Amino acid sequence: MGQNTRLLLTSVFGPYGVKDEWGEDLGCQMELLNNQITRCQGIHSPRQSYWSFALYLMAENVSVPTTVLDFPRWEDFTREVETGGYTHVGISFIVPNVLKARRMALYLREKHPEIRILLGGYGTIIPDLAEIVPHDAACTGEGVSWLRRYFGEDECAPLRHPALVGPASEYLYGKKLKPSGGILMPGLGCENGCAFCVTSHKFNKCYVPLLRTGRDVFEACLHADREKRLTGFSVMDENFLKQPQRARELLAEMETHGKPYVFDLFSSAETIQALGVDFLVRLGVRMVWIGVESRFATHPKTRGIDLKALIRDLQEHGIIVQASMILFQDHHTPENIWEDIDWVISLESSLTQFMNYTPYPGTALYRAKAEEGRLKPVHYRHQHGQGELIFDHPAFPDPRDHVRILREAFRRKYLRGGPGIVNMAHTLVRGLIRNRQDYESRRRANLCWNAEQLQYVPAEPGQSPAPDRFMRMRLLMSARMAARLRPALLPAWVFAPNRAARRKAAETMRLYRKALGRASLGDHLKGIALVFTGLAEWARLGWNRLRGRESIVRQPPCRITRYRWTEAPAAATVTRVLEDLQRTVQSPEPEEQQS
Ligand code: B12
Ligand code: SF4
Repeated sequence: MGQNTRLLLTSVFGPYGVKDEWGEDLGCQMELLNNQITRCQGIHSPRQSYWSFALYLMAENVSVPTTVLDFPRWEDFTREVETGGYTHVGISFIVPNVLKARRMALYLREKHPEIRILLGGYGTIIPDLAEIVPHDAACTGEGVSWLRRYFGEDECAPLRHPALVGPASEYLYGKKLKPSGGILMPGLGCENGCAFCVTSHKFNKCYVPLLRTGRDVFEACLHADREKRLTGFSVMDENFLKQPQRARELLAEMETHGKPYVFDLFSSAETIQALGVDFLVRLGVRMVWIGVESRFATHPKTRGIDLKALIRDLQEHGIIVQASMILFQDHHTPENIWEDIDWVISLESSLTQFMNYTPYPGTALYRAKAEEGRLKPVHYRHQHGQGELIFDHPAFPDPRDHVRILREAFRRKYLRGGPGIVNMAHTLVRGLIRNRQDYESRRRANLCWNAEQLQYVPAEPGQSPAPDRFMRMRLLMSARMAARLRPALLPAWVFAPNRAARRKAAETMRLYRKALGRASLGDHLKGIALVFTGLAEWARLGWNRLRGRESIVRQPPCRITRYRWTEAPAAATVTRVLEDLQRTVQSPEPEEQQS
């Protein structure tokens, strides 16, 4: 590539979760919890949006001067294009954001026909993409090697994993918090190939590792720890434990270096079952996302597994389970769909996601539905899994039911299981108590960890095992993690939706006293402050509901990060020159927008 090559990597423009010419409202917020998990939980729903991780990974791993433009408003995007002197613009987008990508590409073609447009992300599975979004090249797979190839660089050069804070913004009971929590991207795709799964089919039912060994993962953690003091990580890997050797090595590295990092991850039931709960606790899994999908065990990954027992076991050991279920599968009828929803609720996972069955292009499900002639002409912009079904379901012909049943499922989970925030705190503190007891009983029984067998085994006859220092550090870390949620219990109790939820909040407070002693003055004050901010949030929410809206939509801040720039762009939003390779500019306040 020429000397003047400059790459802009951008997410699609905001606002997000607001219905307009280019985007959708509900189901398309730039949030996980409020959008898909603690939806319908009102002020109890923690609010978090997340940076567009892939952009930073790619920017870190190419050699050309690159800018990452994350969450631009339209003006941010056009200003950056006008002032940055770019030769290439890469747009990352998912299927429902295709019209946003289109608007950006049309602008580039009109104003800067010389700029090469590169597309990437899940939106590239759209079969007729070229007709909708003009572009010069599209990456349908892994982006780092693709970009390196595109720019004539060494595809096999070692991967540098960025030190990334995951959330772009965070609110709890209306109070703005400082985002913490790191991000790891160990790999893409999943070998299991469940028929509906777009993340598996996009990578041809293969796993594409980015961090190949446990040592690579550990070093990515260490780097983030040193750079940004991050010790807890959300792991962007569809089935992290499906590579058990890597997970074992990661644990061994943490033990050797005395670093009890903590992980939130996705994994399928059969892989969790095979590794066992003791291993997960030792590894530091704080939250695991399991696709339970349906009581009728329609997918091989859950067949023959007692999911209720598995989830109970995990949660008793302090691992928060986020169980996800798919609504409107082929076997669902208006009667049994509620049995299925009730079954998922009866699993008593701390968190539950409901999502509508969606045959995305490229999946086996899509092919099957196409062959049966059952795909409906629903525009891609509506294909976000929380709206109208995109295939004909004979038992649910009315699109209003697709939205209504999904919403009622969330509401039922909330009213029966209580707020997710209390469930999470309850699981963490109950597990802390249990894990401490287990630690003590193992010590008394002379048991030690066997990394081969992944279980605690008796020490050699006549020998007493060395103290399990790593587990002691892990328990201290777990106590710290649990303590963070303690102040939220007071507003959870005050604003509880019913008696059962209030009892659960009170019971959780009691467990905290048992595990961590009486709450400090600081925690009391924080709890009281959250009651006041919660009250303001409650009023805001009420006002929105009066105006017919389900929730408050918050916008993440726009952020510009430059890599390998040797000069400041002409009149860009940036005002200071880079000290080293990278600089971050962030707008001071995330805007709040109601929809
Ligand atoms: C984090 C995440 C989010 C975050 C978004 C953060 C953000 N800033 O965009 C939150 C929680 C807010 C979110 C929300 C939603 N999400 Co989401 N999300 C994910 C998740 C779990 C991880 C994405 C990730 O970072 N992966 C790790 C990176 C490294 O991988 P990657 O993004 O695929 O990027 C690689 C390649 O694709 C490629 N690439 C990507 N972009 C580009 C660009 C260029 C130029 C190039 C060359 C290459 C390239 O290179 C990268 C490195 O190899 C994925 C599932 C998954 N495992 O990917 C779902 C996923 C992307 N989300 C999805 C959906 C549907 C949604 C929602 C609509 C909610 C919903 N109903 O589920 C909303 C939409 C929000 C919005 N307004 O856009 C779908 C997309 C389906 C589709 N076919 O488009 C996915 C695949 C989940 C699923 N299985 O259905 N999501
Ligand atoms: S186990 Fe999960 S990630 Fe893997 S194919 Fe099935 S649904 Fe997709």
